[in-house]
Amino acid sequence: MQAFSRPLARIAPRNLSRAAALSTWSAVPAGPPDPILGVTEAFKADKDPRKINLGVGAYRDENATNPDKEYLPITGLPEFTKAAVKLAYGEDSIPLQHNAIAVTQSISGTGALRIGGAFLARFYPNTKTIYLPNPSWGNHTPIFRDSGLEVKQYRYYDKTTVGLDFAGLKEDLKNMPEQSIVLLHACAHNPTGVDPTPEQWIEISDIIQEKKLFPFFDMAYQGFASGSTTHDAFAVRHFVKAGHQIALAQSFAKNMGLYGERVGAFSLTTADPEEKARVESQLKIVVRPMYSNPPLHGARIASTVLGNHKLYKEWHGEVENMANRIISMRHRLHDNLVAQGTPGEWKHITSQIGMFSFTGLTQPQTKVLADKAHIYMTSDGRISMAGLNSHNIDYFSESVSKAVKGLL
Ligand code: KET
Repeated sequence: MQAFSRPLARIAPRNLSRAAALSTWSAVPAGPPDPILGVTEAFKADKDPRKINLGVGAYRDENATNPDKEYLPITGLPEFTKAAVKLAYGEDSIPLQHNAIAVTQSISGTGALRIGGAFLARFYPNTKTIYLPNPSWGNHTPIFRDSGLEVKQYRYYDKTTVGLDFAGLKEDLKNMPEQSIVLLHACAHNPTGVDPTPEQWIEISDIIQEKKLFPFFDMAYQGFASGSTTHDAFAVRHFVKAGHQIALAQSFAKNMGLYGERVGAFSLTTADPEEKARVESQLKIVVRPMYSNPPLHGARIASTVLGNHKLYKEWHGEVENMANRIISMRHRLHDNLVAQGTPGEWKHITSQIGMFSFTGLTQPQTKVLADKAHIYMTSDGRISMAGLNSHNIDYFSESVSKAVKGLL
């Protein structure tokens, strides 16, 4: 009795909440600091003016000048990760306010998914199966398979309605083994351009809660779907408000045009700051042997834009313009195809959301478009709407119309 009552007595003053006891990550042990980069962390935390860092192998001149391009910490630029988390979760997010979001910068969205996959493979305490929507982004399966997870699918897209197979999706969620991991596209589903409505997201959240599934969001297009970063974060923010612990992969490739700079973030909501620290210590141990630490330049650009009121407003206006230009191309394409008497139903072109349209073109049609009309798209008939503009939309529409009519 004595042995049990002592630790319990210690728990109360530390205010270990019910949430912490139930947290997915309660058993993640604190990892040791990195033998080299951990020295820099300790050096940075030291406030003594006499301090000298002889840890990391980074050249200094006679005046010990601190070069502008030195290594970032393993988890990246702190101003950037803070701003990224705020953009995704919203300023008023409870785990954000409680300093309970573990986060690391990543090599764009792909790297975020890969860190997440590796972390889950190592620490997720339940089944290591992740369910992807069918279809999903082509790289999801290899990313999670190479991370050490088993990959399965759930129904998502209905070919006959060219829309969401909501009944199939719900049934598949309900039939998953409890505590499975579920990958969700936060907005602008790739490749279909079909998203659940807010009401449907709420139902999905309820089922995921009932089945104790673990939601992993891929948010590669925040702002691209509706033109509003807040609107596009609805699903992520609703899940967090509803009490889910989530994983989140963010990319700044598309919404900031930073594709080649590889700017992204991976985060996990945790129970409290103590758990967050343990989880982050293990994220470092996942990252360090993969690429040591992330690139600096793009993260600086993103954090400068996100951290400055004027630049933020200007950027958000540009995101809105990009989304609206894509939407206007959807209308032009739809109207052209209908005006040219193209056989079939083309309403999905305008009802789909985000960067992509799943046109419904068949593989032979996509091949003939490439061979005869020099128009290239993935063989599943997905087109990036952003590749269309007022100069090429008429040529594209005519060519598609001819391909469907068998006249190319
Ligand atoms: N998730 C989704 C859903 C996605 O479409 C992409 C990229 C990514 C993550 C990763 O993006 P990153 O650049 O790593 O931040 N998709 C486009 C590019 C690609 O395939 O690499 C695409 O589907 O065309």
